[in-house]
Order: sequence, then structure tokens, then C-alpha cells
Amino acid sequence: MESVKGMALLSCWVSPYGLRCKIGLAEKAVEYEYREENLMDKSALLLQANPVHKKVPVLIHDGRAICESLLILYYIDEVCATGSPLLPADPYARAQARFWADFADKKIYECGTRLWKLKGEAHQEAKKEFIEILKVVEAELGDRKYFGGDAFGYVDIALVPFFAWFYTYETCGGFSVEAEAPKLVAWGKRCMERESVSQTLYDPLKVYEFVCSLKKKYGIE
Ligand code: GS8
Repeated sequence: MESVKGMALLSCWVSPYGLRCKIGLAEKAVEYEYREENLMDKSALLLQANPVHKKVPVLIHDGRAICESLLILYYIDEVCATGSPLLPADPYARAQARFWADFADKKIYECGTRLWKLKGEAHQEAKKEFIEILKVVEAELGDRKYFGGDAFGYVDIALVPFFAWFYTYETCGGFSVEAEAPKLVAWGKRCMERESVSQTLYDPLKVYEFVCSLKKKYGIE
């Protein structure tokens, strides 16, 4: 890791977790080096920086590695005095923000993957569960502008990368996210008005093409 000066982010373009870090770094206006990883042929630097999980994203700061996207966001928030704080100051509000970010990790990606990987009854089960998840997240948002209130913050950053995956989820699942959770879609569009998000999120069609190529690779359909 000697070769890394300042901050570097190791990630892979389609990773929603990596996108969290990119958005957080953009919100904090931090300069960093971006290194795209090929997850089929991981770099020696990635294996050295994240020997436990061997996953992206990893943030390297002055030769020291920080793993796990949500922990990287805490770290950025603590070390970068620039920009607005990502987490709220109040301990209870912080705990709530962590709860919802954790919910995103435990539910959305996992159930979304079942939506495009499985067939038959298991697929129907995943669809039902995914729609419930959308409704739970939407209820938490309520009529607020962002999850933290008026300010874009930690929970928005944890969730917004999945906005680029909605098209894939609804196409594979056979439902409309907008019909099921209109306020959540309006929130996603609001987030897209921020440069940190619009400059970072990729085209939902690109994600769909990526998932179709994975399905082919795994022999699904
Ligand atoms: C998840 C990272 C992850 O799944 C986080 O950073 O928040 N909890 C972690 N990374 C995936 C790419 S995104 O699907 C990854 O690196 N996979 C490579 C592998 O599993 O070999």
C-alpha cells in the first residue's frame, strides 16, 4: 500500500457499495484516486487491503485501509471537515440513521438478487418481499425531503445507489416501483438533482445489461 498517497478508492463501477463511497467523497469534496477493480481478477492491492472479505469498496488513506462501505462513510465523516456532516449530531438520530443503512444492507441487495436469480415460487416470494421492503422504506421517508429531513445525508447515501437498480428489479420482478412506492421514486429523482449523485450513478439500463450478462454467465434463462 506504499504506492498509495493521500486517498484512494478501490471499487467496481456497478457496486452499489462503492457508489456510496463515491457519493460521500463527492459530498465532502475530497480529492482521491479511483482504481477500478476487476472482481474476476482482483489486484494484489485489494487482497492486501481487504484480506478478510476480499471485497470492494476499500478506502486507502495514507497507506491504511478502511473496509465496508458504511464504515468508510463514518470515516470520511470523521476525518473530512469539508462539506456538511453526513451523520446527524444527535445520538438518537445517529442510531436511527445507522439502523436504516443497516436495513438497506440486510434487505435490499439480498432480496433484489433473489429477484433476478430465482424462478417459480421462490421468485414470487422474492417479489412479494421486495415490494414489502419498498413500502417499509417509503413509510420511513414519509413526507420528508430526505431521510434525514431537509439535509441530504448518510441514509440517503446508503440507499440512493439502489435507485439505479430499480429498473432491473422491476423488470426482473414484473412490477412497477413507482406504482408501489411513488414517494420513494420522487425521493430518488430529488437525490439525482444533486451533483454528487447525478455525476456518480450510472444509467439504469447499463445495470440491467450487466445483470443480463450475469444471468447468461450463470445459465439462468
Ligand atoms: C459489501 C461489499 C460487496 O458485496 C460493503 O462494503 O458494504 N458489506 C460490504 N462487494 C462486492 C461487489 S458489490 O456486489 C464484491 O466485492 N464482491 C467480490 C467477491 O465477493 O468476490
